[in-house]
Amino acid sequence: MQPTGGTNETQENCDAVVVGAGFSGLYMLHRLRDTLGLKTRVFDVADDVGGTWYWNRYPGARCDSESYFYSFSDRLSEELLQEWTWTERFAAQPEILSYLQHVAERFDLYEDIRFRTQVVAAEYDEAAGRWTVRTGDGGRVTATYLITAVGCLSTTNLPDFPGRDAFGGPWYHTGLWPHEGVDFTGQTVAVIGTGATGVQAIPEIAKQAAHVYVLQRTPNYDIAGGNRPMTADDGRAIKDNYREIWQTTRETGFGFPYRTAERTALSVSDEERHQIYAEAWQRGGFRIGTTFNDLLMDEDANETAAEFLRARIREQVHDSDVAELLSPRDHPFFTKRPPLENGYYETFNRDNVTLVDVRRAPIQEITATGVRTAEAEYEVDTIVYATGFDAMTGTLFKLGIRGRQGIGLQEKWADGPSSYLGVTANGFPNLFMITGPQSPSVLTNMPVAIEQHVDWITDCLRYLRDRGLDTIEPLPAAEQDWVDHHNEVTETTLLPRANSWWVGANIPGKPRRLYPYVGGLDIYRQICEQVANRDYDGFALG
Ligand code: N01
Repeated sequence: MQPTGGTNETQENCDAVVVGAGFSGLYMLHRLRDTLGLKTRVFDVADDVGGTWYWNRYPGARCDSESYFYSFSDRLSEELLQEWTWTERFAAQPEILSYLQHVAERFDLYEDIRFRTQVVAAEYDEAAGRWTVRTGDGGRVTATYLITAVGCLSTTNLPDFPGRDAFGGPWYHTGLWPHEGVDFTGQTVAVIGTGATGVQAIPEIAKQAAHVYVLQRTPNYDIAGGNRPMTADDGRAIKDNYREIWQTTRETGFGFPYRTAERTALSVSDEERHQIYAEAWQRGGFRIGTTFNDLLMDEDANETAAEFLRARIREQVHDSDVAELLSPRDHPFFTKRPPLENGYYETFNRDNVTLVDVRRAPIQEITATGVRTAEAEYEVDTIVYATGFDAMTGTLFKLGIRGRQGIGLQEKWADGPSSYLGVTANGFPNLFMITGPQSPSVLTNMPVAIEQHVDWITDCLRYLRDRGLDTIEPLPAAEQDWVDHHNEVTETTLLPRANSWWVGANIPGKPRRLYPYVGGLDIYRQICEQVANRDYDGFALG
């Protein structure tokens, strides 16, 4: 079945509209249609499935969670787990996209997805008790349920540098990368941004380009990725253990199949701590974040991990001044999302790579021929913006969601999100936001958080149907309790200390709040289950 879309559908009545056809939209469609038998329409602005993995095609794009657990679990299909074989420990973007296309084919999902279609408005009709969803091509669909599956990082952030549009050469944002790729051979390139994306792209661009200027504002604690091909033995061991692997992902705070150690960093000797960090470092990936249970809470504990990571930078980068510039000093470890690096630090030992400190000398303007900072002008052929996203709320606001009395979600959240469980909001009956703000989402291995939300929503809709109920909407008091709990948990951690996109600091004017819930996916799952078991405690049902 080929992707369909682009045609103007003037009127359609559905049970549910889902916005987005990435991991969450695909699984939600499957559950609504195949588990509950609901007539469901999915919209996506892309021309195929994939979400994040459709758009982020920049060189080096790969997942920072290991491939065997960055996928659908046995909740979707045990057979699929046995059939699908990942070729690398950390899958690259094309492989994840192929996987999602395969899922869409295998479960006949394409037929209910309308591609190349932008949702421009979604309004709740109180009299009819239905959502009316309008699309950019003039289409109009009504539905009982509106479910957003728009991902957390799907609206790109392009900083408003003076002169940006005057640049004479090509420029790209990593999150909107051309499908045909970009040939940097012989070019002088400026890459702005050294987050998880820049850290992946820069080594690959440096292999091709004549020269790369890396414009860094804040250095990160980049963790060794340790990517390698998967062997047949790896594949067998994983496939034999999937049941246990998924079970563990559901019992851990981050949704990983490994647990955070039950010990504090300062409870062991310096030698033992070093040994523990070194072992986690050798194994690669985010394991180092789970070596002690107080790294996110205790500044002194955190500093031990931070210094271990700075020492790894000094080991890898030959020029000590460059190593120091790459070493974070202004925020604790893991208070910004640590990138995984595969050759990033070594890239700075190349003659064709220059690290530019745009914290000390900020970018003042983009000129016709390059980038001018407070200190110098860099003439370049191409600019790559690895400048991130208006995360978590950016895309939700673009949907034009209006609830009771025509009040917009953006209006309601003018001072920051206010939700119940990060998945529903008072004033917006029958609206569900998969991995919405104030849910664990980006602080977890996303597919596990997505499945938890989709399964919870599915159970909720089944509950309503079995009891002949039409609407569900959180009560204001329950919402306030959730916001208070979210804020209290946030304050027990070091996360508010950093200017990260997790707190909205990357977008001028965005309310400074912690957007994801940091209480842990395991605890969150229990809370959601309790709410359901108590007949959807905190919700008005009608
Ligand atoms: O975006 P970012 P990203 N002047 O916001 C800089 C996920 N991800 O696309 O730190 C100068 O992290 C900014 O500087 P600073 C992952 O969750 C997942 O890299 O604000 N610089 C920063 O260096 C990740 O966290 C995978 O001082 C400016 C960079 O641009 C999230 O996506 C792979 C600037 C932006 O970093 C976002 O990562 C890749 C300015 N005006 C990414 N504005 C997976 O593995 C911004 N910057 C699944």
